[in-house]
Amino acid sequence: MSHIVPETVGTVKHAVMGSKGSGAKVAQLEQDMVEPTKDSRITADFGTKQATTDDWLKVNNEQQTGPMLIEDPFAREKIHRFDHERIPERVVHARGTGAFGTFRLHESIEELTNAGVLTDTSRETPIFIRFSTVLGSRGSADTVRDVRGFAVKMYTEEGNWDIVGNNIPIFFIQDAMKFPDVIHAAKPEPHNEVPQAQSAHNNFWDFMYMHPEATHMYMWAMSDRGIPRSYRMMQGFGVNAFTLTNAKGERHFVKFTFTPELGVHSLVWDEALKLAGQDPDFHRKDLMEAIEHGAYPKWKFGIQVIPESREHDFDFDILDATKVWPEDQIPIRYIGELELNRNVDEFFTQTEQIAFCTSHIVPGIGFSDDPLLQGRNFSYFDTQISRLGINWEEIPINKPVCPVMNFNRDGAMRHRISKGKVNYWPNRFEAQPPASKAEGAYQQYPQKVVGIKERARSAKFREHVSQAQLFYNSLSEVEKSHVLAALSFELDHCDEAIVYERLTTRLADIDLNLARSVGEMVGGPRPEKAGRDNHGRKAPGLSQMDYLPKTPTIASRRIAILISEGYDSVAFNATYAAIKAASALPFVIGRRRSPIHAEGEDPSSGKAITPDHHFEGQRSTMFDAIVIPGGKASVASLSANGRALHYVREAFGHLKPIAATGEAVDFVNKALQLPQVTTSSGHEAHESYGVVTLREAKPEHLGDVVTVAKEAKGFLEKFVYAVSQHRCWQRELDGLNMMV
Ligand code: HDD
Repeated sequence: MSHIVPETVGTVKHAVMGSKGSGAKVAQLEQDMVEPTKDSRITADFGTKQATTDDWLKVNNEQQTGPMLIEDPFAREKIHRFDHERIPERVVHARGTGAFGTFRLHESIEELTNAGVLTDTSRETPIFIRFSTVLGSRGSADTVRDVRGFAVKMYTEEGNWDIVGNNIPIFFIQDAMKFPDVIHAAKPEPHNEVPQAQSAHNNFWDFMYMHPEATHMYMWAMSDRGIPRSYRMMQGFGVNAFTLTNAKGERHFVKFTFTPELGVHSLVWDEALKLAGQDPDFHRKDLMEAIEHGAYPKWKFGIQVIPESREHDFDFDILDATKVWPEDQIPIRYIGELELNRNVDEFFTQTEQIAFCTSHIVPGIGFSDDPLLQGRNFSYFDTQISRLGINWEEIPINKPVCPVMNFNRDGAMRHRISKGKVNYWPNRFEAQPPASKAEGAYQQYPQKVVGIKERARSAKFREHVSQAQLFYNSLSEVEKSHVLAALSFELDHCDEAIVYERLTTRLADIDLNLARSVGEMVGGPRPEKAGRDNHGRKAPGLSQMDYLPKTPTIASRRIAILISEGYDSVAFNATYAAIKAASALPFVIGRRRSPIHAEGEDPSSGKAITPDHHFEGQRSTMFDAIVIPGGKASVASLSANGRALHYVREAFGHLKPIAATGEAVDFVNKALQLPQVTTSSGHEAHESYGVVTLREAKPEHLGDVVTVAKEAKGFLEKFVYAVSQHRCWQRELDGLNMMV
């Protein structure tokens, strides 16, 4: 019988961790960490070292076929532990990923609040953000059409403050009591548990029709916001109205917003669909990859503030979570910045076990009477009990960094050991009294409340169309066409006529043309007249186009460089260096992941490049742009390869910038069949469509990517600029995006 001694197995050892962004929280987490090393040895949970992890104790006979013994504590423990590894996944937002980081306050708002985290600009507050989809199970794909969760935990010196937000500033429903209904309707249907992580089905759209309050939200969900390019390129919104109270006891209503430094960008639908199969972990990997490469994602932290005295000054109710606070009426004031700078050490104990509660607030921050928020405050604590157990706040990732002292006791899996003879207050030892105001106790705002106890909604809560029109009016033409395409896709998946017919009719309340076009696409009615006149108003901040970074950047963008045997090394090296210099990530893609030589390179020189991936392994969908350097043999080989041709056509169809030099220009021309343009310097180009070409790939022609401006002349500058614009929308407007 063989006995295998494992080489790297574990006794307790404190892991060494990077200090960046770690702060007090990571220092605290380190105390609970173990790391397997060559010197550590496998033990049972009760500490005894084990001789094997492979062979169950058995009665051995001559043929070595005897029965196994239930006596074996090591085998039983191993199987028991495995049998109980799963905990319930989150009832919504089950699929997600997260990272650690830092919140820095640039500007104190002490005139609004006495919260330390919003007044002390010298602090670096440790944070954890978990991003998620809403509908899918834990193992579902990242790029499905859905709302994205954006949950921020700030480990402040005064306690944990959670902002449990989304990437869309509003919600489907107004009253928390409807939450189980909207989620039941959106999740897989009960009779067959289909579809997974999709809103494209009868029940979802039936609910949307039956609840006019959801109208504004489904317009957002059907827009490009529903298919973000990256968690790093989406906004976050606290959605609900909270309150801020200052030292004088004055109160303001507030909404919290996070705006990404990289701009707000989306995938295109065909790409999102393909990625769901080609790389279901696309968003998860994207976040980890960026942090690993030091391209730390950042968001500006903003507040919208309304004094109590102005609560009723608007044509919408400011406590209605299905309404935005339009930025032209209530501007965003940016006061700080969030940065993610550290990946998790272990997914389960950190990303899976982190638990958020809207009710987690710190002194200076309070709730409003928003009926959605009030219900959420009950729900989150409750759900953690079934997911993690009553002592879930003692789990390392959830522990505040400040002292936690109270007389809550016992319960399953209690960790903390509370010493002393008493477990109640007041007590004869005067042990552990409540805090005074001066000691930082949470001060309840003395809100006057008068009213009739009844179930009711105000008139403003019953108006559901005005802001849906505002949103739709504010979109660019391209974004509007995406809403039409998304609705057409979704309603096409509804096979009960009553569902798509009624919904199509409802769209006429927002925009008659939209309703008629959707009706035509899905076989629904084509309404003759608008259900409501469109007020024609627009507001800033609703279109994603409003968020292109003022200084163009391609930092952390994934760029594929396609080569084959005999590629042009001058063009390759210049492009590769330029991509790196602009903090983007170049990936070499070849026909095979085996060494490739440049044109004229001696195969015995040992200089060959081994591609990062081959065409089949990483498709064009996984990159933001592609580059094809020239080289006679290389281009001939690419031209003869169907996958390479498809790569170029697909990237073009997904509106991605394409750069080609030398012989590759003809290859791209052939693949795309675009009209030729001759520039003053004699080089052919298709720059109007984000295709940047250069016949002569001599170093002096390649330009120097130091600054990137719209008028940039150099080949590389033009390419970098095209990538910084995310996608070439003009192709779509001109109907050239069909070659996917
Ligand atoms: Fe919720 C999770 C965001 C309304 C009940 N919600 C959850 C998460 C996010 C949101 C980001 C995932 C947190 C994580 O990563 O662990 N939810 C929202 C937003 C809402 C909203 C922005 C509207 C403003 N939610 C909402 C209502 C209820 C819930 C009205 C119940 C009445 N949400 C839950 C929950 C979850 C949850 C069932 C599941 C897992 C969890 O809480 O921790 O309690």
